[in-house]
Amino acid sequence: MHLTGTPLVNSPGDFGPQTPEPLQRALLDHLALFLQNNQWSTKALIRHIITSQTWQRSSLGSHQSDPANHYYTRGNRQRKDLEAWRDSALQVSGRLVAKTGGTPIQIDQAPYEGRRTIYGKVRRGFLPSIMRSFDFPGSEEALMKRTTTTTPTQALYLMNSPFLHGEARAIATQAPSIDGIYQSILQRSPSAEEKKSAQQWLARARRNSSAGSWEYGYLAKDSLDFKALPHFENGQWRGKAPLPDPTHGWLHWNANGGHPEGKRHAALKWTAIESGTIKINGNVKVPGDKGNGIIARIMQADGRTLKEWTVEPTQGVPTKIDDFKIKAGDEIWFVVDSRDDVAFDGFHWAPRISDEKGTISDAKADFTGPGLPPFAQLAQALLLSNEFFYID
Ligand SMILES: [Ca+2]
Repeated sequence: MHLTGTPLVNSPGDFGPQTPEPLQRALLDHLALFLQNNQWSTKALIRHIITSQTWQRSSLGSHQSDPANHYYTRGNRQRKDLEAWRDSALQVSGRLVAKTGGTPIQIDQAPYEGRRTIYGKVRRGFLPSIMRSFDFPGSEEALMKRTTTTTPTQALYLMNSPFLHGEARAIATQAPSIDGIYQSILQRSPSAEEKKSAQQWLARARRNSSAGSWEYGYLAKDSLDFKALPHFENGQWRGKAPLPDPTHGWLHWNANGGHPEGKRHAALKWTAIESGTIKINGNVKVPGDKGNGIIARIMQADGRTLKEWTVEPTQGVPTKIDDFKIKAGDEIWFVVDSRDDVAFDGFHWAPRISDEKGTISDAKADFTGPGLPPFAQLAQALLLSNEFFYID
């Protein structure tokens, strides 16, 4: 069942007398005898099956004589399960660790160890999100056959997955060419057409300024033109040189907040992926006890101010907006104005955005450096392709 995608007996949890007789009883008997005669070695049985002509058939075979494929006249197209897919990604990036045994690992947390997925830690009732998204069963009860769902969450999860970004970067670093990336991931050269479209795409591709829904930048005073900060270093988006940068001054953003500049307001931009009704929460605080404090604003890209707070030194204010309707692609700006005096204007502000189902984005938890460079984006696209995800 795991090898071909369909079982020889349609009720793998019940081999009792009520079960309909298997269509291919002779095959089942042959495999059972093979297992007995080979010291009950499942490894030998698996080798026997996957070296057979039946198993090696393409899924593109004829559908006419055996529409439901009861007799395995063609391969069943099947998606790799989470374990096989994650292990394959580690194998092609060269990060797979062959070691067997040992303590379990957190597969959804940095540093994303390269051990096989079978060593992923499962706490009863607390499946890691990647396992939940990809149909990994809960550990409370036995399951005979997994379901395979295909949901938009899976694609979104993988597009933003730091694990997959790491694999894509590793592949692009080892083989920084279109041919090299195709060879590493799909074990083949690109067709002339694929190569041409990859070249055209790479010519347009730019490194994304950041990896998620947040962008870190500024608005020049009295302007509505959001500009991203150009440089990321030591957990900080800022100008090129160490603070104060000759052009951008003290202007920066980090995971907790940042600093405005006299002629430029610090601006954190959030872009909605889906339409809906959101709530904004958070707290803005000026920890210093000198200077004249700041003004914090939540704005829309058309310049409308939704709310505004003046924050004096040492003060903290909740920045809360309830039941605000947005459309996919809408931007919300979190803007900090120095009140014309930048001294001691370091601030803490890491807003959270949620809907009725829970947190959508959290500026502190989601804080990231630059997005993937173009070759790594190409590697990521191939790691997400059906050709990599499915066995044909
Ligand atoms: Ca100030």
